[in-house]
Amino acid sequence: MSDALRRRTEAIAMSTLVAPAARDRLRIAIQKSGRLSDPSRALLMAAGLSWRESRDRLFCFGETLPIDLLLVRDDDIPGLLDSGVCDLGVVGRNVLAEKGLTRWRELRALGFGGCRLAVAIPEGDVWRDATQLRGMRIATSYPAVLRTWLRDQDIDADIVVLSGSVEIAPGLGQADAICDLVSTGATLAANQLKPVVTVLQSEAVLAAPRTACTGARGELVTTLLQRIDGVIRQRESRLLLCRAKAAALPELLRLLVDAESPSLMRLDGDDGFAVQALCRGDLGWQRLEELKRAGAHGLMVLPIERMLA
Ligand code: PRT
Ligand code: ZN
Repeated sequence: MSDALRRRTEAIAMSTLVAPAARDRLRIAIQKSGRLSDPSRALLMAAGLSWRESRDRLFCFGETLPIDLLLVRDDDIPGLLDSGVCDLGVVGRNVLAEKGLTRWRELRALGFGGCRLAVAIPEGDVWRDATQLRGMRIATSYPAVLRTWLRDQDIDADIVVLSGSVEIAPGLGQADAICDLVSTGATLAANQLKPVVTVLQSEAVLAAPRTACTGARGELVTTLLQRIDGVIRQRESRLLLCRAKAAALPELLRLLVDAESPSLMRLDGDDGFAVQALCRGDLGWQRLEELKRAGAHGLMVLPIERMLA
């Protein structure tokens, strides 16, 4: 944690006039500005939280629930959990992994910020398997994760630690390969590199210290997790409505494998059924056409506003 951040977080901790353990408000660290900041806020807002933001945009005071936000650099989040300044953090699994994954609990994978930490080599090089990394110089900002992975693969290689712009290291002759985060792969391609093996799959996670919160904060964590689960399910779910003759139902139900126990309601006056199914998977045009071919008609896909299990 930087000195400036330490001073500011200590000021925040002091301003509540209570020791971290005695706080009854929950505090969540999220990224202040970067890839995870908007989706983190959007998730918490969808979970019904709202805030008043401090002038320095470092602290957000929770209004609908006693849950406050601390807006920081993502690399500082593990330390804020360790020190007890924050109870929860939204951070990439890659950041936790680099600082020692087992020190925190991953309460939920949040479904955004998806990427992978991958080894990449020059486009022109032939890739057989990981053993060819033996003796190579591999540039990375993730030395701890890479070291563990290399050890597990029984590979001895030189790790060149860089804090940024890792992808230019082979071009500059600093390294033979790199190990960096990849999402679309465009950055690697622009530097004539190709990903060859994944070291870690990552996404944003809700992390907590090993010791769980108790009392009022423990209850807030339970409430928040329940709401986050609802938001995640709601985001990936759609309600499918349609009608079908009785004879078409077996095939339709077979096609609706991702639906949670579809409801069938007999329609008055014919042998038709109304079908209602909460689906997790894709419900695009192709799938609707497939269902129509199987005998469904009057197909409708509706978004879900809110879910609570
Ligand atoms: O200022 P602060 O320290 O908070 O932010 P930061 O610059 O360290 O992090 P930021 O905002 O770039 O990323 C935050 C988190 O987003 C990361 O820790 C990952 O968990 C996640 N994430 C998801 C990514 C990417 N995708 C990603 N593509 N983080 C970085 N990248 C970089 C990657 O390092 C490479 O340079 O984007 C480039 C590759 O992208 P593609 O699409 O060209 O493959
Ligand atoms: Zn960072």
